[in-house]
Amino acid sequence: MNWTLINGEFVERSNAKVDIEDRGYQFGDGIYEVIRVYNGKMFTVKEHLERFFRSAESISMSLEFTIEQLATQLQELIVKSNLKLGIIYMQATRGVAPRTHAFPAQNVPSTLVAYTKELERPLQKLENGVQTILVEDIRWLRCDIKSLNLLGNVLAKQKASENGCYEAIQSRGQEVTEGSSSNIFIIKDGVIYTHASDNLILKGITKDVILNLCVDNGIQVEERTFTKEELAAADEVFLSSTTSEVMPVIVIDGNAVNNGEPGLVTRKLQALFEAEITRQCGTLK
Ligand code: DCS
Repeated sequence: MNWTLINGEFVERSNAKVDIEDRGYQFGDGIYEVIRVYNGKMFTVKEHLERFFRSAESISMSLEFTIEQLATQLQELIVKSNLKLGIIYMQATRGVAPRTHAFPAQNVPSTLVAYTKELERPLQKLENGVQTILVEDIRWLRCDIKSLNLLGNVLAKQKASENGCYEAIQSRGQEVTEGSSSNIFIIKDGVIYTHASDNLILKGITKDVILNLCVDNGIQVEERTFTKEELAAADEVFLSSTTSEVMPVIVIDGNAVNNGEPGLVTRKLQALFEAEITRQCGTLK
């Protein structure tokens, strides 16, 4: 059975319906998370749920449940769906109300939807690396909120896709921000650089795991803005996300990075990241 969690109830996928006046549908007025599941266990679940609640708070949206209640329901969803390797997608919107931009006058309950999807690890790409293009970052100034409003990200990813690329690396003028659905890192002379987690990027959970791994393993890392020029001159480049893990970037705008091969520091981080997955979720098969 294909189960969906809607507002605390488990329903079969074909019976999972939301109202056409849901504010998520009409305004993108809501937030979301994608959580990785390895061996039937959620990876960095606490961090994802905390970010989910933080995103809700940032848009003054109240949720009718606690982190603990939600975690329990998501675990139940994994068991019901018999999910071993995949993701949970979940979103909450400001509920159903007659369409008007301002928040509903009456307090309406939020709409929570969560479901699972089987998803392999991108092993081939993790081994060989991926191609990317550069695009202008046209998004709003609260990219720290994991909002359902993803038009800027959608248009960027579409450009990448049309150019046969895996990801679009965005920049505001000269300053590189992040990918359309990932964080971006460069390595120069053994030091890793990545954009600080301010309002211009999403504070990636994978990014934070990587930062901690660097600190714990004596790898120099600095959270600071870098330019398109520095990106082009980098020794190694990689991107990170829940589904992409530590993904080597081997081409940017048609130009090879590190002669088109994943670099040694990236490889080291991939190994450390896998060890962290194993520590939290058990041995990877
Ligand atoms: N930046 C953006 C804009 C993202 O959408 C994501 C994740 C990230 C960074 C990386 O964050 P995590 O490390 O927490 O995943 N995007 C999710 C998505 O939409 N699909 O998969 C992950």
